[in-house]
Amino acid sequence: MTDTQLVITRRSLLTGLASAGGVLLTGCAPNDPPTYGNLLRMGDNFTYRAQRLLLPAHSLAREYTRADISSIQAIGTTNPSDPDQTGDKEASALYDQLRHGEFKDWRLRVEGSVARPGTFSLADLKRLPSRTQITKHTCEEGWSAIAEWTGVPLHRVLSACGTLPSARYVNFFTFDDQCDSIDMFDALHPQTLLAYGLNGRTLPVAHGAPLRLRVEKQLGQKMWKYLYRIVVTDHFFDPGKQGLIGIGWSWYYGI
Ligand SMILES: Nc1nc2c(c(=O)[nH]1)N[C@H]1C(S)=C(S)[C@@H](COP(=O)(O)O)O[C@H]1N2
Ligand SMILES: [Mo]
Repeated sequence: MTDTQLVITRRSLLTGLASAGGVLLTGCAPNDPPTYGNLLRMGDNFTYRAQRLLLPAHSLAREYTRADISSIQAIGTTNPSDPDQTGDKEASALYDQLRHGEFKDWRLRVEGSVARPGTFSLADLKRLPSRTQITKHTCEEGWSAIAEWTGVPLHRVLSACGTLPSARYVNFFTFDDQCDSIDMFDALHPQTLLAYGLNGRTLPVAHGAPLRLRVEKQLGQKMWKYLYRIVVTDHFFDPGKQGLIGIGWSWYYGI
């Protein structure tokens, strides 16, 4: 697979079996974080650069105690079995089937700029060293909640797959047909998790079962739920209709 072209069929995408056909990953200039070609959005890149400059080493997000845990609402997509929420009958039917099988047949596919692309079952991910953290989720819509998240640090999965030195971004694909990325700095952050547990229990459907992202140094929008595929790229990938940049959202939500 080249870093600028990645093609797979819709069906293989959803079942996690890579092959030829439908999504084209194109990149912008190799060393640039995304820009928006718009004066109003220049502040996003300023925040990004300032944070990367001021925080050269990984600083940890604050962690709380069990006594601080609050109730957490579920928002955005809360049921991918509902095609009205995913906008995709095939994806919803597949998610529903996987959910009824308690996600035993679900697989996370990891590919792109890695030496060993592969798929992981939930059991595979649970065999890797885990991390549990109690953190504050801050939604850009103005609410926050403290919860305990358990999962595998993303860096463990990336090193299991052998991330290539050229890799700069990690892209996430979800059952509700979204795609978004983080840079390698956030990907390797010790608190960046692929979470399968919430408050000591299996991650519920409304909160992203079977697997969701936690990027504790960014706002809630980056905490993608319902993951099925990760693609590591050397360049920034604008996912077009699957993404939020095109409708005016930021790419970087650093806090
Ligand atoms: N797949 C998917 N992930 C998503 C969303 C979504 O709509 N779909 N919403 C995002 C937003 S804006 C927030 S604040 C959090 C909400 O997570 P929660 O429902 O577990 O509280 O999920 C994020 N991840
Ligand atoms: Mo949000």
